[in-house]
Amino acid sequence: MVEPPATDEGWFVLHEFRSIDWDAWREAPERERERAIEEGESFLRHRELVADAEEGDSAVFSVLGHKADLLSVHFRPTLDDLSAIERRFEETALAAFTDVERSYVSVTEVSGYVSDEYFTGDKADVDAGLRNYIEGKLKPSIPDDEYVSFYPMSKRRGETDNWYDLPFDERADLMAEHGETGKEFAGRISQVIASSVGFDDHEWGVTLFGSDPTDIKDIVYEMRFDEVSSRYGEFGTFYVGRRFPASDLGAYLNG
Ligand code: 76R
Repeated sequence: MVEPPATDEGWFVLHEFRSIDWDAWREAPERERERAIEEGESFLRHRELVADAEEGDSAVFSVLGHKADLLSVHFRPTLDDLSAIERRFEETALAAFTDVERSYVSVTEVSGYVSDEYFTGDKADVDAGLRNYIEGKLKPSIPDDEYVSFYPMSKRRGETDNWYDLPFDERADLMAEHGETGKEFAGRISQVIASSVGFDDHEWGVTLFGSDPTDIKDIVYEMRFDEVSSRYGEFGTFYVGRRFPASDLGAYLNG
């Protein structure tokens, strides 16, 4: 029998893509716009504050291109927390000027490809460095980097190339090669890999953060040549955005 990898899960993740109804925005009376900015800003500021309370993290980005205008990313301990965030936003005066274009629900995941030791032994015996690394993957904080890229992906289940038919050791070797490519980008790109199996349309949501957008392009391109991506990777829609602080919301909307 083919063995699935052991996994550990951490925070749940919501990516929410919204577009702005620019015509309605321009036509709205000044005081309605002011109230929308005030409530929108306050919503974003309060969501970002949790980062200090170690209960998750949130950030907002402006999205380039036609697919959406705003992306908000939220990490929280439970799905209920994420659901409350969605409802809370709908109560703001800003919500009436926006439409949800796309959302993505997932949960951060570390799998047995990372470390046998972590999953097979007593977790208390695991090297502190490795434990910290894994904790960081499961409870990620959003870096201050300016650029974000998000895309969902799956592993192929084709007639000839089927990831889920491969024995564990072969998958682990392919993932190790993937990890080596990834390490070349240490310090330039940070990634959050979150499983969406059972939650959303693909198997993982990939979120990349970097201060140079070319690094984002380079890592995705280089990984295409790793067997695990060239043979087994299937990709959904790509989004790229720029982070902005809650206090810039007014400038963004009135820009
Ligand atoms: O965490 C580790 O260091 C162990 C190696 C590792 C695993 C197990 C690793 C390293 N990843 C793992 C799992 Mn990854 N990752 C992606 C993408 O566009 C593409 O082709 C792929 C999108 C990027 C850019 C990326 C970056 N990784 C996974 C999984 C789950 C697979 C499974 O369980 O079957 C997916 C879907 C995935 C996809 N990966 C790294 C990186 C980077 C930068 C690293 C090394 C950095 C680091 O050590 O933190």
